[in-house]
Amino acid sequence: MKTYLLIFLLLLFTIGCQPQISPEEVSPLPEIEEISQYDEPIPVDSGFGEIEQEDEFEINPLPDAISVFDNGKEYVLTDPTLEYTHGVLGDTIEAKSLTIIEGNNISKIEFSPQIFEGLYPLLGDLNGDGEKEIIATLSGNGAGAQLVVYDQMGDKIASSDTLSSGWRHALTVAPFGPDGGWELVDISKPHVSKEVEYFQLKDDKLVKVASIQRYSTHTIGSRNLELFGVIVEQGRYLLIVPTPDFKSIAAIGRTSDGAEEVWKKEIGERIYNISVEDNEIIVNGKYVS
Ligand SMILES: [Ca+2]
Ligand SMILES: [Ca+2]
Repeated sequence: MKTYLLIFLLLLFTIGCQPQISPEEVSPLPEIEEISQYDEPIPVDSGFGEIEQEDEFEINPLPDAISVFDNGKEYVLTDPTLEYTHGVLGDTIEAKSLTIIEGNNISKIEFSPQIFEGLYPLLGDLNGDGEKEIIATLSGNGAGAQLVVYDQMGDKIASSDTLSSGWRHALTVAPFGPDGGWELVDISKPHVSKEVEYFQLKDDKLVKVASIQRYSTHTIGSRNLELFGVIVEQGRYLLIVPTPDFKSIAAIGRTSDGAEEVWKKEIGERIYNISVEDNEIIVNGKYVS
């Protein structure tokens, strides 16, 4: 009984100690539905989610998996393994498969002998047929990261070159191309070479069509994959990413045969979050003018 009384008093004290913050003092963050469709993870019909019925479905999710919802389906990384010990995303536990849940139906894409080095898959219509492809970052089997595209049936339809070692942070799919074509953009080795890469789907290959250095969206050991955005300026899709010191943001745009830095802006504090709402850039919860 004494314990209950102690907990009750402690609770009262804790509530009494909560700082009183008026709503005006807090920078408004956008609702998840309002965030640009090119933000991560994309696209999200109904926000971030947890697997609520994992026992019923008997799936085995990655401990830190982030589900992606789209078009009535939930995509979640599954079957944790310790077989690839790169560990740049906070642990050495990575996923051997991706499980797709649609109503009562479950399907699975197996990645063996590679593993998925990330927290969630990207979705995007790379071939323009109206159906989104599933984009995976696969590593292991004696090599670094490779970007692999699957269709909704789980069949592999294309893949990129493979790094001899190191990670790729797959960012998003948007009409970056100089002719408005849809392209996948990543940052190759965000801790080392810091190279923004643009890929187009050509037959069974993800072909690198442009690249530019040096920008970074990730620090080693972090699970924060939210350090980028996409805006449209004068009809041109621009990727917003931090400079390697994480103190400025830069807008990267495609040119007819490459990529260029269109502008750069100092933020004045270390950048830990970038998002876009109504084509406005928000860094660390504050609008960037
Ligand atoms: Ca992991
Ligand atoms: Ca497609």
